[in-house]
Amino acid sequence: MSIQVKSTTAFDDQKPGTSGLRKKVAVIKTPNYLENFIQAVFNSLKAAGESLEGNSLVIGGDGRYYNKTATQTLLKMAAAQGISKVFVGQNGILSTPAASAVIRQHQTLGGFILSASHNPGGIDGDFGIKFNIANGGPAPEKITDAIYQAACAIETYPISDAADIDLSKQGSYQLENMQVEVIDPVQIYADLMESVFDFALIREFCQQHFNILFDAMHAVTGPYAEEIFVNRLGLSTDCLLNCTPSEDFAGGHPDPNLTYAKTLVERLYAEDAPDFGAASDGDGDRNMILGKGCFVNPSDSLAILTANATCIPGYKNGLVGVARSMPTSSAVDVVAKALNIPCYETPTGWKFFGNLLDAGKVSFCGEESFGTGSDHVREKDGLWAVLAWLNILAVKKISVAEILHAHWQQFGRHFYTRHDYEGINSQGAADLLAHINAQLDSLAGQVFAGRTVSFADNFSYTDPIDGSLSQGQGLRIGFDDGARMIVRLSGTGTDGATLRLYLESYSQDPKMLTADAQQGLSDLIALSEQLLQIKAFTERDAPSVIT
Ligand code: G16
Repeated sequence: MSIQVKSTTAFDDQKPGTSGLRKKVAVIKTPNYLENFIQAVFNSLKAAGESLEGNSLVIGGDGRYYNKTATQTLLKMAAAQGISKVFVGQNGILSTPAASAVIRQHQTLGGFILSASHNPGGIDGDFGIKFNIANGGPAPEKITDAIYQAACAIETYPISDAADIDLSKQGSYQLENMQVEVIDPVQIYADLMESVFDFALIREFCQQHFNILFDAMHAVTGPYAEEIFVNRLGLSTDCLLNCTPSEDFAGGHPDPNLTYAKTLVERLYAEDAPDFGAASDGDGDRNMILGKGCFVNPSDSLAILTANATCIPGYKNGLVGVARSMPTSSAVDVVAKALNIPCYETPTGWKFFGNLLDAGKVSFCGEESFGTGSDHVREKDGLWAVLAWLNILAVKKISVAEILHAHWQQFGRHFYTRHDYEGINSQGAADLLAHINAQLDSLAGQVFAGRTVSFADNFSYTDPIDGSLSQGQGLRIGFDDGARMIVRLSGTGTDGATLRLYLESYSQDPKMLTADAQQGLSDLIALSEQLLQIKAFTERDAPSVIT
């Protein structure tokens, strides 16, 4: 039976960030907080003319603390709305790209993904929830704005008072009038990967000459990696690190970067390093690629995958176009130009790629924040990126360092770095942005250390498919030699504010091709401090993470 519950909490902070709602677990556990957000999604769907009755949904999460409780709440609220069928991953688990694949395969109304992505988990960590639409991708801004408006207006919500469903076994169950299909979280996804990549070739390459190491960071991709690398590619379990998922990621920070994937990085820089290393994040949509003693920055990764896409069976006819988020380096632009395909620049957030992918304008997309993906789903996809690299290396029979250097030799090198100032005072961050904003109009034409500012603005984007306008997407200062300096606030942090500074410069100087990125950007780093005064405003001597 459905009962009506009065929603009593203040909900004015339920504005979804870059990727849905992310909060400390303690906030999510506030009475009615999660329910209010879920109901806001349902109400905004109904307001948009969708019928919930008789429709189906997908539910899955990254297995972090509170995943199980939130899944049961979602099921009971979906039943109370008259949803006829829900596909839910066994034990409430689905990686984000797998959830996208399931939404697409079963053509559901959409799905709820329970994850705070790369943010730490556990009782004192973060939890998150987002709604993905029928194309399998994150809800676009007009929908997240509507969810927020709905969240502010809710007074009551209906919920079933039925008992919890046992999600530990696959099968079909009944909750009120709703069918709950508990599905294998891994098989659909592994089958999809096998349809895109040449598994036989990768198997032969890795078994014969190429040692790989994949770090699941105690997060959701562990079982997916076991199925793909061990069961389907026949590799030894020695190639897997931290593949047992844990509710708090074994106390770690499941963010695949040089700081948080420390064990993997140390292994790849050791004397007896494997040939290839990769990691994925909490919910399996991010990736980091490493070679023996080398790191591939995510912007270069997108460019290299684009340049070599036809090595992969799923893209053997070439790409229709590519897209990157604004702060991502222009490395892929140069490749797209050479391939004579369009390259789109969108704001940060995978949701901005959705329309381009649906309209068949782009095949590959990527972001500097360790996100790479293609039109096979509507989310970025960590294991897809790892397999794409392995497929290309298996065709070319070369090492990561060799392909990287050959790429830079052919296309020039985009030195790139991101400096993160995490957990800073929110007011200090707002003051800093106001300080930079105030200078923007006067910067164009000024010369700094031999570089002339060619533009300075706050990035705005008009979606080429539906014409929607997104403003205030990051402060940019561009120079006449192609160098760029970008500042924006993270939309995924939960502690104070996180400021990101992105720096990029282009070089075709053969002597610089193998230089360290921080060294290659040292003049721009110095100029950024002079122009932006980040250290003064944040009261920090140095960034907390340098990528
Ligand atoms: C999310 C989005 C990404 C976006 C990233 C930006 O990543 O899905 O598309 O690039 O946020 O993060 P920030 O706003 O902190 O720079 P994820 O992996 O957290 O879902």
